Amino acid sequence: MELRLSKNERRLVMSYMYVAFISLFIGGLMGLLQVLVRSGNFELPWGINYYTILTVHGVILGLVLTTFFIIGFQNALMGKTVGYSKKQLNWAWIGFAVMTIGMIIAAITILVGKANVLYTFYAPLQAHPAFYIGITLVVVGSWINAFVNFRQFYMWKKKHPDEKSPLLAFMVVINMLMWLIATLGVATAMLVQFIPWSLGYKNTINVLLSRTLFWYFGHPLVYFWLLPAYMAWYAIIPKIIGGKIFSDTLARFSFILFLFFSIPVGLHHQLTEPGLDSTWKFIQVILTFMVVIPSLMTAFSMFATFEITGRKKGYGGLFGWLKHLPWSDVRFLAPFIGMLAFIPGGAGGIVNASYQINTLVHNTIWVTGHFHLTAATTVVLTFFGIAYWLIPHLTGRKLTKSVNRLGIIQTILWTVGMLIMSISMHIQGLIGGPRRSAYSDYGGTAQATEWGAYQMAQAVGGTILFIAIVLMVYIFVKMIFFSPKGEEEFPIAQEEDNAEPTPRWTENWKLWIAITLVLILFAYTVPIMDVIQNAPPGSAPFDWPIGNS
Ligand code: HAS
Repeated sequence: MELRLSKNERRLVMSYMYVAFISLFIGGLMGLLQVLVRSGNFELPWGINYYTILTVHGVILGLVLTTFFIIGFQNALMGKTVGYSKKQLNWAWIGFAVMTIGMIIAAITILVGKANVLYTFYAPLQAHPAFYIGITLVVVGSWINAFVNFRQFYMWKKKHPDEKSPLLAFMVVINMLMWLIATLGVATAMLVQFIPWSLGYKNTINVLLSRTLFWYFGHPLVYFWLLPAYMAWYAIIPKIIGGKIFSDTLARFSFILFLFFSIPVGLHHQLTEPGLDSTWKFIQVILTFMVVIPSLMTAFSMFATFEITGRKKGYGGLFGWLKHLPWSDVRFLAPFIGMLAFIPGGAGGIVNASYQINTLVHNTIWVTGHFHLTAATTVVLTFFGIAYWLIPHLTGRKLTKSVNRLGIIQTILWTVGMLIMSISMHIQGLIGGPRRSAYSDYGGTAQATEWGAYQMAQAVGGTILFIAIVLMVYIFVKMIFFSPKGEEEFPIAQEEDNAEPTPRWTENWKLWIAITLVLILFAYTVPIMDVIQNAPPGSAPFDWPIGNS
Protein backbone atom coordinates (compact mmCIF):
# COMPACT_ATOMS: atom_id res chain seq x y z
CA MET A 1 0.00 0.00 0.00
CA GLU A 2 1.34 3.43 -0.91
CA LEU A 3 1.50 6.12 1.77
CA ARG A 4 1.01 9.87 1.42
CA LEU A 5 4.05 12.05 1.97
CA SER A 6 3.48 14.48 4.84
CA LYS A 7 4.22 18.19 4.48
CA ASN A 8 7.39 17.83 6.50
CA GLU A 9 8.57 14.87 4.42
CA ARG A 10 7.95 16.82 1.22
CA ARG A 11 9.91 19.75 2.62
CA LEU A 12 12.82 17.47 3.50
CA VAL A 13 12.98 15.97 0.01
CA MET A 14 12.66 19.40 -1.60
CA SER A 15 15.57 20.70 0.49
CA TYR A 16 17.76 18.01 -1.05
CA MET A 17 16.48 18.93 -4.50
CA TYR A 18 17.35 22.62 -4.05
CA VAL A 19 20.96 21.74 -3.23
CA ALA A 20 21.09 19.31 -6.16
CA PHE A 21 19.83 21.78 -8.75
CA ILE A 22 21.93 24.71 -7.50
CA SER A 23 24.91 22.33 -7.78
CA LEU A 24 23.88 21.44 -11.31
CA PHE A 25 24.09 25.08 -12.32
CA ILE A 26 27.42 25.86 -10.63
CA GLY A 27 29.04 22.59 -11.74
CA GLY A 28 27.74 23.01 -15.28
CA LEU A 29 29.15 26.51 -15.53
CA MET A 30 32.57 25.16 -14.53
CA GLY A 31 32.23 22.46 -17.18
CA LEU A 32 31.62 25.12 -19.81
CA LEU A 33 34.76 27.01 -18.73
CA GLN A 34 36.79 23.81 -18.86
CA VAL A 35 35.88 22.84 -22.41
CA LEU A 36 36.53 26.43 -23.54
CA VAL A 37 39.97 26.45 -21.92
CA ARG A 38 40.86 23.06 -23.37
CA SER A 39 39.92 24.23 -26.85
CA GLY A 40 42.96 26.48 -26.65
CA ASN A 41 40.98 29.61 -27.56
CA PHE A 42 40.07 30.90 -24.12
CA GLU A 43 41.93 31.83 -20.97
CA LEU A 44 40.41 32.08 -17.53
CA PRO A 45 40.17 35.69 -16.33
CA TRP A 46 41.54 37.15 -13.08
CA GLY A 47 44.23 34.49 -12.78
CA ILE A 48 41.70 31.80 -11.89
CA ASN A 49 43.43 28.44 -11.67
CA TYR A 50 42.14 25.78 -14.14
CA TYR A 51 42.46 23.16 -11.42
CA THR A 52 40.23 25.17 -9.10
CA ILE A 53 37.37 25.06 -11.58
CA LEU A 54 38.07 21.42 -12.39
CA THR A 55 37.82 20.60 -8.68
CA VAL A 56 34.58 22.57 -8.32
CA HIS A 57 33.16 20.76 -11.35
CA GLY A 58 34.05 17.26 -10.10
CA VAL A 59 33.13 17.76 -6.46
CA ILE A 60 29.92 19.70 -7.07
CA LEU A 61 28.59 17.39 -9.78
CA GLY A 62 30.18 14.07 -8.88
CA LEU A 63 29.79 14.25 -5.13
CA VAL A 64 27.24 16.94 -4.19
CA LEU A 65 24.58 16.88 -6.94
CA THR A 66 24.52 13.08 -6.96
CA THR A 67 24.52 12.47 -3.21
CA PHE A 68 21.88 15.11 -2.49
CA PHE A 69 19.61 14.05 -5.34
CA ILE A 70 19.95 10.38 -4.42
CA ILE A 71 19.32 10.74 -0.70
CA GLY A 72 16.41 13.12 -1.37
CA PHE A 73 14.85 10.74 -3.90
CA GLN A 74 15.43 7.73 -1.67
CA ASN A 75 13.84 9.52 1.26
CA ALA A 76 10.77 10.13 -0.92
CA LEU A 77 10.70 6.42 -1.80
CA MET A 78 10.97 5.43 1.87
CA GLY A 79 8.25 7.89 2.87
CA LYS A 80 6.00 6.52 0.17
CA THR A 81 6.56 2.82 0.89
CA VAL A 82 7.41 2.30 4.57
CA GLY A 83 6.81 5.75 6.10
CA TYR A 84 8.54 7.87 8.76
CA SER A 85 7.93 8.20 12.48
CA LYS A 86 8.32 11.70 13.90
CA LYS A 87 11.65 10.78 15.48
CA GLN A 88 12.98 9.26 12.27
CA LEU A 89 12.05 12.38 10.36
CA ASN A 90 13.86 14.56 12.90
CA TRP A 91 16.98 12.45 12.47
CA ALA A 92 16.64 12.68 8.71
CA TRP A 93 16.68 16.48 9.06
CA ILE A 94 19.78 16.26 11.25
CA GLY A 95 21.43 14.17 8.52
CA PHE A 96 20.54 16.80 5.94
CA ALA A 97 21.90 19.59 8.13
CA VAL A 98 25.23 17.82 8.72
CA MET A 99 25.60 17.08 5.00
CA THR A 100 24.80 20.65 4.04
CA ILE A 101 27.21 22.17 6.56
CA GLY A 102 29.96 19.84 5.33
CA MET A 103 29.17 20.66 1.73
CA ILE A 104 29.33 24.42 2.36
CA ILE A 105 32.67 24.12 4.18
CA ALA A 106 34.18 22.03 1.35
CA ALA A 107 32.71 24.26 -1.38
CA ILE A 108 34.06 27.48 0.16
CA THR A 109 37.49 25.93 0.60
CA ILE A 110 37.59 24.95 -3.07
CA LEU A 111 36.21 28.29 -4.29
CA VAL A 112 38.87 30.28 -2.47
CA GLY A 113 41.49 28.14 -4.21
CA LYS A 114 42.62 26.21 -1.15
CA ALA A 115 41.72 22.76 -2.47
CA ASN A 116 42.90 22.31 -6.05
CA VAL A 117 42.93 18.55 -5.63
CA LEU A 118 40.18 17.40 -8.04
CA TYR A 119 37.30 15.21 -6.90
CA THR A 120 39.59 12.23 -6.34
CA PHE A 121 41.80 14.32 -3.99
CA TYR A 122 44.81 12.18 -4.91
CA ALA A 123 47.75 12.61 -2.55
CA PRO A 124 50.35 14.04 -2.61
CA LEU A 125 48.21 16.99 -3.77
CA GLN A 126 47.18 18.60 -0.54
CA ALA A 127 44.13 20.69 0.30
CA HIS A 128 43.38 22.88 3.31
CA PRO A 129 42.13 20.71 6.23
CA ALA A 130 38.69 22.35 5.91
CA PHE A 131 38.18 20.55 2.59
CA TYR A 132 38.76 17.12 4.13
CA ILE A 133 36.70 17.97 7.20
CA GLY A 134 33.84 19.23 5.00
CA ILE A 135 33.79 16.07 2.90
CA THR A 136 33.93 13.94 6.06
CA LEU A 137 30.87 15.77 7.40
CA VAL A 138 28.98 15.08 4.16
CA VAL A 139 29.74 11.40 4.65
CA VAL A 140 28.72 11.48 8.32
CA GLY A 141 25.43 13.18 7.40
CA SER A 142 24.77 10.50 4.79
CA TRP A 143 25.41 7.82 7.42
CA ILE A 144 22.78 9.37 9.67
CA ASN A 145 20.40 9.10 6.73
CA ALA A 146 21.42 5.51 6.10
CA PHE A 147 20.61 4.54 9.69
CA VAL A 148 17.25 6.31 9.48
CA ASN A 149 16.46 4.28 6.34
CA PHE A 150 17.55 1.02 8.01
CA ARG A 151 15.37 1.82 11.02
CA GLN A 152 12.35 2.66 8.87
CA PHE A 153 12.75 -0.62 7.04
CA TYR A 154 13.22 -2.62 10.25
CA MET A 155 10.16 -1.09 11.89
CA TRP A 156 8.06 -1.82 8.81
CA LYS A 157 9.22 -5.46 8.80
CA LYS A 158 8.41 -5.74 12.47
CA LYS A 159 4.87 -4.56 11.84
CA HIS A 160 4.43 -6.79 8.76
CA PRO A 161 6.29 -9.98 9.68
CA ASP A 162 4.65 -12.15 7.04
CA GLU A 163 4.83 -9.77 4.14
CA LYS A 164 7.68 -9.18 1.73
CA SER A 165 9.15 -5.71 1.96
CA PRO A 166 8.18 -3.11 -0.66
CA LEU A 167 10.59 -3.45 -3.59
CA LEU A 168 11.70 0.19 -3.61
CA ALA A 169 12.41 0.20 0.14
CA PHE A 170 14.42 -3.00 -0.28
CA MET A 171 16.45 -1.33 -3.03
CA VAL A 172 17.10 1.78 -0.95
CA VAL A 173 18.37 -0.36 1.93
CA ILE A 174 20.76 -2.23 -0.39
CA ASN A 175 22.09 1.03 -1.82
CA MET A 176 22.63 2.60 1.60
CA LEU A 177 24.23 -0.58 2.93
CA MET A 178 26.68 -0.56 0.03
CA TRP A 179 27.31 3.15 0.62
CA LEU A 180 27.93 2.63 4.33
CA ILE A 181 30.44 -0.18 3.79
CA ALA A 182 32.15 1.68 0.93
CA THR A 183 32.47 5.02 2.70
CA LEU A 184 34.35 3.32 5.55
CA GLY A 185 37.35 3.37 3.16
CA VAL A 186 37.23 7.08 2.50
CA ALA A 187 36.44 7.87 6.14
CA THR A 188 39.53 5.90 7.22
CA ALA A 189 41.69 7.74 4.68
CA MET A 190 40.35 11.07 5.94
CA LEU A 191 40.73 10.40 9.65
CA VAL A 192 44.01 8.46 9.63
CA GLN A 193 45.80 10.07 6.70
CA PHE A 194 44.49 13.28 5.13
CA ILE A 195 43.29 15.29 8.12
CA PRO A 196 46.39 14.72 10.34
CA TRP A 197 48.66 15.31 7.30
CA SER A 198 46.94 18.52 6.25
CA LEU A 199 46.93 19.79 9.85
CA GLY A 200 50.69 19.29 9.94
CA TYR A 201 50.70 16.46 12.51
CA LYS A 202 52.35 14.25 9.91
CA ASN A 203 54.97 15.39 7.41
CA THR A 204 54.39 12.73 4.79
CA ILE A 205 51.59 10.54 3.49
CA ASN A 206 51.48 6.97 2.19
CA VAL A 207 50.23 7.87 -1.29
CA LEU A 208 49.54 4.31 -2.40
CA LEU A 209 47.46 3.53 0.67
CA SER A 210 45.42 6.71 0.27
CA ARG A 211 44.64 5.93 -3.37
CA THR A 212 43.78 2.33 -2.59
CA LEU A 213 41.40 3.43 0.17
CA PHE A 214 39.93 6.04 -2.17
CA TRP A 215 39.15 3.47 -4.89
CA TYR A 216 37.80 1.02 -2.33
CA PHE A 217 35.15 3.76 -2.01
CA GLY A 218 35.38 5.26 -5.50
CA HIS A 219 34.08 2.35 -7.50
CA PRO A 220 31.02 1.55 -5.37
CA LEU A 221 30.44 5.31 -5.51
CA VAL A 222 29.57 4.94 -9.20
CA TYR A 223 27.05 2.22 -8.37
CA PHE A 224 25.66 4.40 -5.60
CA TRP A 225 24.84 6.80 -8.45
CA LEU A 226 23.56 4.06 -10.75
CA LEU A 227 21.27 2.12 -8.41
CA PRO A 228 18.72 4.93 -7.85
CA ALA A 229 18.47 5.16 -11.66
CA TYR A 230 17.87 1.39 -11.69
CA MET A 231 15.20 1.83 -8.98
CA ALA A 232 13.35 4.10 -11.41
CA TRP A 233 13.91 1.74 -14.35
CA TYR A 234 12.67 -1.35 -12.50
CA ALA A 235 9.79 0.07 -10.50
CA ILE A 236 8.70 3.44 -11.90
CA ILE A 237 9.16 3.35 -15.68
CA PRO A 238 6.80 0.33 -16.02
CA LYS A 239 4.03 2.40 -14.46
CA ILE A 240 4.75 5.37 -16.74
CA ILE A 241 4.48 3.17 -19.85
CA GLY A 242 1.30 1.51 -18.56
CA GLY A 243 2.91 -1.84 -17.72
CA LYS A 244 3.91 -3.97 -14.74
CA ILE A 245 7.18 -4.91 -13.06
CA PHE A 246 8.74 -7.72 -15.09
CA SER A 247 10.07 -9.70 -12.11
CA ASP A 248 10.31 -8.61 -8.50
CA THR A 249 12.71 -11.47 -7.76
CA LEU A 250 15.06 -10.61 -10.64
CA ALA A 251 15.12 -6.95 -9.57
CA ARG A 252 15.98 -7.86 -5.97
CA PHE A 253 18.57 -10.39 -7.05
CA SER A 254 20.33 -7.90 -9.30
CA PHE A 255 20.55 -5.45 -6.38
CA ILE A 256 21.95 -8.18 -4.12
CA LEU A 257 24.63 -8.89 -6.76
CA PHE A 258 25.50 -5.18 -6.79
CA LEU A 259 25.97 -5.33 -3.03
CA PHE A 260 28.36 -8.28 -3.41
CA PHE A 261 30.43 -7.09 -6.35
CA SER A 262 30.47 -3.29 -6.27
CA ILE A 263 33.13 -2.98 -3.60
CA PRO A 264 35.88 -5.59 -4.09
CA VAL A 265 36.79 -4.18 -7.52
CA GLY A 266 38.44 -0.78 -6.84
CA LEU A 267 41.86 -1.93 -8.07
CA HIS A 268 40.59 -1.75 -11.66
CA HIS A 269 41.13 2.00 -11.28
CA GLN A 270 44.74 1.31 -10.31
CA LEU A 271 45.77 -1.21 -12.93
CA THR A 272 48.76 0.91 -13.94
CA GLU A 273 49.62 1.85 -10.34
CA PRO A 274 53.04 0.52 -9.32
CA GLY A 275 53.37 -1.15 -5.93
CA LEU A 276 50.24 -3.31 -6.17
CA ASP A 277 50.67 -6.97 -6.97
CA SER A 278 49.32 -7.87 -10.41
CA THR A 279 47.70 -11.08 -9.07
CA TRP A 280 45.36 -9.03 -6.92
CA LYS A 281 44.69 -6.61 -9.74
CA PHE A 282 43.77 -9.61 -11.90
CA ILE A 283 41.47 -11.03 -9.22
CA GLN A 284 39.67 -7.69 -8.95
CA VAL A 285 39.37 -7.54 -12.76
CA ILE A 286 37.53 -10.88 -12.63
CA LEU A 287 35.26 -9.55 -9.89
CA THR A 288 34.66 -6.48 -12.08
CA PHE A 289 33.31 -8.73 -14.80
CA MET A 290 30.97 -10.20 -12.18
CA VAL A 291 29.52 -6.75 -11.47
CA VAL A 292 28.61 -6.43 -15.16
CA ILE A 293 26.11 -9.30 -14.76
CA PRO A 294 23.43 -7.41 -12.76
CA SER A 295 23.53 -4.64 -15.39
CA LEU A 296 22.98 -7.21 -18.13
CA MET A 297 20.07 -8.61 -16.05
CA THR A 298 18.68 -5.08 -15.86
CA ALA A 299 18.97 -4.62 -19.63
CA PHE A 300 17.13 -7.93 -20.14
CA SER A 301 14.44 -6.93 -17.67
CA MET A 302 13.88 -3.56 -19.36
CA PHE A 303 13.57 -5.09 -22.82
CA ALA A 304 11.11 -7.63 -21.38
CA THR A 305 9.04 -4.89 -19.69
CA PHE A 306 8.83 -2.89 -22.92
CA GLU A 307 7.99 -5.88 -25.09
CA ILE A 308 5.42 -7.48 -22.76
CA THR A 309 3.63 -4.15 -22.26
CA GLY A 310 3.59 -3.46 -26.01
CA ARG A 311 2.28 -6.91 -26.90
CA LYS A 312 -0.45 -6.66 -24.26
CA LYS A 313 -1.54 -3.45 -25.91
CA GLY A 314 -1.84 -5.34 -29.20
CA TYR A 315 1.37 -4.29 -30.94
CA GLY A 316 2.81 -7.31 -32.78
CA GLY A 317 5.79 -8.01 -35.01
CA LEU A 318 9.44 -8.32 -34.12
CA PHE A 319 9.82 -4.69 -33.06
CA GLY A 320 6.24 -3.42 -33.38
CA TRP A 321 5.99 -3.19 -29.57
CA LEU A 322 8.45 -0.30 -29.63
CA LYS A 323 5.68 1.86 -31.09
CA HIS A 324 3.59 1.78 -27.92
CA LEU A 325 6.26 3.48 -25.83
CA PRO A 326 5.22 7.00 -24.75
CA TRP A 327 7.86 8.87 -26.73
CA SER A 328 6.27 12.26 -26.11
CA ASP A 329 6.24 11.83 -22.30
CA VAL A 330 9.45 13.33 -20.91
CA ARG A 331 9.13 11.18 -17.77
CA PHE A 332 9.85 8.26 -20.09
CA LEU A 333 11.97 9.81 -22.84
CA ALA A 334 14.74 11.20 -20.61
CA PRO A 335 15.40 7.91 -18.74
CA PHE A 336 15.04 5.93 -21.97
CA ILE A 337 17.84 7.91 -23.59
CA GLY A 338 19.77 7.27 -20.40
CA MET A 339 19.30 3.54 -21.02
CA LEU A 340 20.42 3.82 -24.63
CA ALA A 341 23.54 5.73 -23.54
CA PHE A 342 24.39 2.91 -21.16
CA ILE A 343 24.84 0.47 -24.02
CA PRO A 344 28.02 2.20 -25.33
CA GLY A 345 28.80 3.54 -21.83
CA GLY A 346 28.75 0.03 -20.31
CA ALA A 347 30.71 -1.39 -23.25
CA GLY A 348 33.34 1.30 -22.65
CA GLY A 349 33.46 0.21 -19.00
CA ILE A 350 34.18 -3.34 -20.10
CA VAL A 351 37.00 -2.01 -22.29
CA ASN A 352 38.42 -0.11 -19.30
CA ALA A 353 38.21 -3.17 -17.10
CA SER A 354 40.05 -5.38 -19.57
CA TYR A 355 43.42 -5.44 -17.89
CA GLN A 356 45.73 -5.04 -20.91
CA ILE A 357 43.48 -2.64 -22.84
CA ASN A 358 43.30 -0.40 -19.79
CA THR A 359 46.92 0.49 -20.49
CA LEU A 360 45.76 2.13 -23.71
CA VAL A 361 43.03 4.26 -22.18
CA HIS A 362 44.10 4.91 -18.59
CA ASN A 363 44.63 8.59 -17.77
CA THR A 364 43.44 9.57 -21.24
CA ILE A 365 40.35 11.63 -21.92
CA TRP A 366 38.65 8.42 -23.11
CA VAL A 367 37.89 7.79 -19.42
CA THR A 368 36.27 11.23 -19.16
CA GLY A 369 34.17 10.29 -22.19
CA HIS A 370 33.20 7.03 -20.45
CA PHE A 371 31.90 8.69 -17.33
CA HIS A 372 30.08 11.41 -19.20
CA LEU A 373 28.11 8.65 -20.90
CA THR A 374 27.50 6.62 -17.75
CA ALA A 375 27.21 9.15 -14.93
CA ALA A 376 26.33 12.32 -16.83
CA THR A 377 23.93 10.72 -19.31
CA THR A 378 22.56 7.41 -18.04
CA VAL A 379 22.29 8.52 -14.44
CA VAL A 380 21.66 12.23 -14.83
CA LEU A 381 19.03 11.92 -17.57
CA THR A 382 17.22 9.36 -15.40
CA PHE A 383 17.39 11.81 -12.48
CA PHE A 384 15.88 14.52 -14.71
CA GLY A 385 13.18 12.03 -15.74
CA ILE A 386 12.42 11.51 -12.05
CA ALA A 387 12.42 15.26 -11.33
CA TYR A 388 9.66 15.88 -13.91
CA TRP A 389 7.12 14.05 -11.73
CA LEU A 390 8.76 14.19 -8.30
CA ILE A 391 9.10 17.98 -8.06
CA PRO A 392 5.46 18.72 -9.04
CA HIS A 393 4.33 15.92 -6.71
CA LEU A 394 6.23 17.51 -3.82
CA THR A 395 5.15 21.07 -4.53
CA GLY A 396 1.51 20.25 -5.25
CA ARG A 397 1.61 21.35 -8.89
CA LYS A 398 1.01 19.82 -12.31
CA LEU A 399 3.50 18.76 -14.95
CA THR A 400 1.99 20.86 -17.73
CA LYS A 401 2.13 20.19 -21.46
CA SER A 402 4.43 23.17 -21.95
CA VAL A 403 6.89 21.99 -19.26
CA ASN A 404 6.75 18.53 -20.81
CA ARG A 405 7.61 20.08 -24.20
CA LEU A 406 10.48 22.07 -22.68
CA GLY A 407 11.66 18.86 -21.02
CA ILE A 408 11.76 17.10 -24.38
CA ILE A 409 13.78 19.95 -25.88
CA GLN A 410 16.08 19.78 -22.84
CA THR A 411 16.54 16.03 -23.30
CA ILE A 412 17.34 16.44 -27.00
CA LEU A 413 19.84 19.25 -26.31
CA TRP A 414 21.50 17.15 -23.63
CA THR A 415 21.70 14.15 -25.94
CA VAL A 416 23.17 16.11 -28.85
CA GLY A 417 25.65 18.00 -26.65
CA MET A 418 26.74 14.85 -24.89
CA LEU A 419 27.08 12.85 -28.09
CA ILE A 420 29.38 15.47 -29.62
CA MET A 421 31.41 15.90 -26.45
CA SER A 422 31.65 12.29 -25.41
CA ILE A 423 32.42 10.80 -28.83
CA SER A 424 35.21 13.32 -29.36
CA MET A 425 36.58 12.58 -25.89
CA HIS A 426 36.67 8.87 -26.67
CA ILE A 427 38.49 9.41 -29.97
CA GLN A 428 40.93 11.95 -28.56
CA GLY A 429 41.67 9.52 -25.73
CA LEU A 430 42.49 6.75 -28.18
CA ILE A 431 45.06 8.98 -29.87
CA GLY A 432 46.65 9.78 -26.55
CA GLY A 433 44.87 12.95 -25.35
CA PRO A 434 45.40 13.23 -21.58
CA ARG A 435 42.69 13.84 -18.97
CA ARG A 436 42.86 15.98 -15.80
CA SER A 437 44.99 18.62 -17.53
CA ALA A 438 44.64 22.22 -18.71
CA TYR A 439 45.33 23.20 -22.30
CA SER A 440 48.82 22.70 -23.64
CA ASP A 441 50.18 22.33 -27.17
CA TYR A 442 53.02 20.28 -25.70
CA GLY A 443 55.63 22.33 -27.51
CA GLY A 444 53.78 22.04 -30.83
CA THR A 445 54.22 18.25 -31.13
CA ALA A 446 52.43 16.53 -34.02
CA GLN A 447 50.41 14.37 -31.62
CA ALA A 448 49.00 17.34 -29.70
CA THR A 449 48.14 19.07 -33.00
CA GLU A 450 46.02 16.02 -33.88
CA TRP A 451 43.90 16.58 -30.76
CA GLY A 452 42.88 20.13 -31.78
CA ALA A 453 39.75 19.24 -33.76
CA TYR A 454 38.43 16.98 -30.99
CA GLN A 455 39.02 19.66 -28.37
CA MET A 456 37.03 22.10 -30.49
CA ALA A 457 34.23 19.52 -30.78
CA GLN A 458 34.24 19.17 -26.99
CA ALA A 459 33.86 22.93 -26.67
CA VAL A 460 30.86 22.84 -29.01
CA GLY A 461 29.27 19.85 -27.20
CA GLY A 462 29.99 21.39 -23.79
CA THR A 463 28.38 24.68 -24.81
CA ILE A 464 25.20 22.89 -25.94
CA LEU A 465 25.23 21.02 -22.63
CA PHE A 466 25.46 24.25 -20.71
CA ILE A 467 22.44 25.62 -22.58
CA ALA A 468 20.63 22.39 -21.61
CA ILE A 469 21.61 22.95 -17.97
CA VAL A 470 20.25 26.50 -17.98
CA LEU A 471 17.02 25.16 -19.47
CA MET A 472 16.81 22.44 -16.82
CA VAL A 473 17.25 24.95 -14.02
CA TYR A 474 14.53 27.11 -15.62
CA ILE A 475 12.21 24.08 -15.76
CA PHE A 476 13.02 23.32 -12.11
CA VAL A 477 12.08 26.85 -11.05
CA LYS A 478 8.95 26.74 -13.22
CA MET A 479 7.82 23.44 -11.68
CA ILE A 480 8.23 24.81 -8.17
CA PHE A 481 6.75 28.29 -8.47
CA PHE A 482 4.81 28.80 -11.69
CA SER A 483 3.05 25.60 -12.77
CA PRO A 484 -0.66 25.41 -11.97
CA LYS A 485 -1.62 23.85 -8.62
CA GLY A 486 -2.79 20.26 -8.71
CA GLU A 487 -1.90 16.65 -7.93
CA GLU A 488 0.89 14.94 -9.84
CA GLU A 489 1.12 11.15 -9.60
CA PHE A 490 3.99 9.38 -7.79
CA PRO A 491 4.24 6.50 -10.24
CA ILE A 492 5.03 3.18 -8.57
CA ALA A 493 4.45 0.06 -10.66
CA GLN A 494 2.78 -3.11 -9.45
CA GLU A 495 3.72 -6.70 -10.15
CA GLU A 496 1.87 -8.80 -12.72
CA ASP A 497 -1.33 -10.28 -11.23
CA ASN A 498 -0.06 -13.81 -11.80
CA ALA A 499 3.55 -13.07 -10.77
CA GLU A 500 5.45 -15.87 -9.06
CA PRO A 501 5.82 -15.12 -5.33
CA THR A 502 9.22 -13.64 -4.44
CA PRO A 503 11.23 -16.23 -2.49
CA ARG A 504 11.84 -15.39 1.15
CA TRP A 505 15.59 -15.94 0.81
CA THR A 506 15.88 -12.59 -0.98
CA GLU A 507 15.56 -10.98 2.47
CA ASN A 508 18.29 -12.99 4.14
CA TRP A 509 20.15 -9.84 5.15
CA LYS A 510 22.67 -11.50 7.46
CA LEU A 511 23.81 -13.79 4.67
CA TRP A 512 24.08 -10.96 2.12
CA ILE A 513 26.15 -8.83 4.49
CA ALA A 514 28.36 -11.80 5.39
CA ILE A 515 29.05 -12.64 1.72
CA THR A 516 29.81 -8.98 0.99
CA LEU A 517 32.32 -8.77 3.83
CA VAL A 518 33.97 -12.07 2.90
CA LEU A 519 34.45 -10.88 -0.70
CA ILE A 520 35.91 -7.58 0.49
CA LEU A 521 38.28 -9.30 2.90
CA PHE A 522 39.33 -11.72 0.19
CA ALA A 523 40.01 -9.02 -2.40
CA TYR A 524 41.57 -6.36 -0.17
CA THR A 525 43.31 -7.90 2.86
CA VAL A 526 46.57 -8.85 1.13
CA PRO A 527 46.88 -5.74 -1.08
CA ILE A 528 46.27 -3.39 1.87
CA MET A 529 48.61 -5.28 4.21
CA ASP A 530 51.21 -5.19 1.47
CA VAL A 531 50.81 -1.44 0.92
CA ILE A 532 51.22 -0.82 4.66
CA GLN A 533 54.04 -3.28 5.35
CA ASN A 534 56.05 -2.41 2.24
CA ALA A 535 55.04 1.21 2.26
CA PRO A 536 56.61 3.41 -0.37
CA PRO A 537 58.51 6.42 1.01
CA GLY A 538 55.90 8.93 2.16
CA SER A 539 55.41 12.11 0.22
CA ALA A 540 55.49 15.73 1.26
CA PRO A 541 52.49 17.82 0.16
CA PHE A 542 52.15 19.36 -3.30
CA ASP A 543 49.86 22.04 -4.71
CA TRP A 544 49.06 23.35 -8.23
CA PRO A 545 50.97 24.63 -10.12
CA ILE A 546 53.00 21.56 -9.30
CA GLY A 547 55.52 22.21 -6.60
CA ASN A 548 56.03 21.71 -2.89
CA SER A 549 53.48 23.69 -0.89
FE1 HAS B 1 33.20 3.09 -15.06
C1 HAS B 1 36.26 4.68 -14.70
C2 HAS B 1 34.79 0.10 -15.52
C3 HAS B 1 30.17 1.47 -15.14
C4 HAS B 1 31.67 5.90 -13.79
N1 HAS B 1 33.84 4.94 -14.40
C5 HAS B 1 35.14 5.40 -14.34
C6 HAS B 1 35.15 6.73 -13.82
C7 HAS B 1 33.85 7.05 -13.52
C8 HAS B 1 33.04 5.92 -13.89
C9 HAS B 1 33.36 8.34 -12.88
O1 HAS B 1 37.61 -1.04 -15.16
C10 HAS B 1 36.38 7.62 -13.68
C11 HAS B 1 36.93 7.63 -12.31
C12 HAS B 1 38.14 8.53 -12.26
O2 HAS B 1 37.96 9.74 -12.05
O3 HAS B 1 39.25 8.06 -12.48
N2 HAS B 1 32.60 1.16 -15.34
C13 HAS B 1 33.40 0.10 -15.53
C14 HAS B 1 32.59 -1.09 -15.74
C15 HAS B 1 31.29 -0.71 -15.65
C16 HAS B 1 31.30 0.72 -15.37
C17 HAS B 1 33.09 -2.49 -16.00
N3 HAS B 1 31.29 3.59 -14.58
C18 HAS B 1 30.19 2.78 -14.70
C19 HAS B 1 29.03 3.48 -14.25
C20 HAS B 1 29.45 4.74 -13.86
C21 HAS B 1 30.87 4.79 -14.08
C22 HAS B 1 27.63 2.91 -14.20
C23 HAS B 1 28.69 5.90 -13.30
C24 HAS B 1 27.44 5.91 -13.07
N4 HAS B 1 35.15 2.51 -15.13
C25 HAS B 1 35.57 1.24 -15.29
C26 HAS B 1 37.04 1.22 -15.20
C27 HAS B 1 37.47 2.51 -14.96
C28 HAS B 1 36.26 3.30 -14.91
C29 HAS B 1 37.94 0.06 -15.30
C30 HAS B 1 38.90 2.99 -14.74
C31 HAS B 1 39.49 3.49 -15.99
C32 HAS B 1 40.86 4.07 -15.77
O4 HAS B 1 41.82 3.46 -16.23
O5 HAS B 1 41.02 5.11 -15.11
C33 HAS B 1 30.08 -1.64 -15.75
O6 HAS B 1 29.27 -1.49 -14.61
C34 HAS B 1 29.28 -1.43 -17.00
C35 HAS B 1 28.20 -2.48 -17.17
C36 HAS B 1 27.11 -2.00 -18.03
C37 HAS B 1 26.58 -2.64 -19.07
C38 HAS B 1 25.50 -1.99 -19.89
C39 HAS B 1 24.11 -2.58 -19.65
C40 HAS B 1 23.11 -1.78 -20.41
C41 HAS B 1 21.93 -1.36 -19.91
C42 HAS B 1 21.05 -0.50 -20.78
C43 HAS B 1 20.01 -1.31 -21.48
C44 HAS B 1 19.29 -0.47 -22.47
C45 HAS B 1 17.97 -0.55 -22.67
C46 HAS B 1 17.41 0.34 -23.70
C47 HAS B 1 17.06 -1.42 -21.91
C48 HAS B 1 27.04 -4.00 -19.49
C49 HAS B 1 21.45 -1.74 -18.56
C50 HAS B 1 16.40 -0.39 -24.54
C51 HAS B 1 16.66 -0.08 -25.95
C52 HAS B 1 15.75 -0.32 -26.93
C53 HAS B 1 16.15 -0.04 -28.33
C54 HAS B 1 14.38 -0.82 -26.69
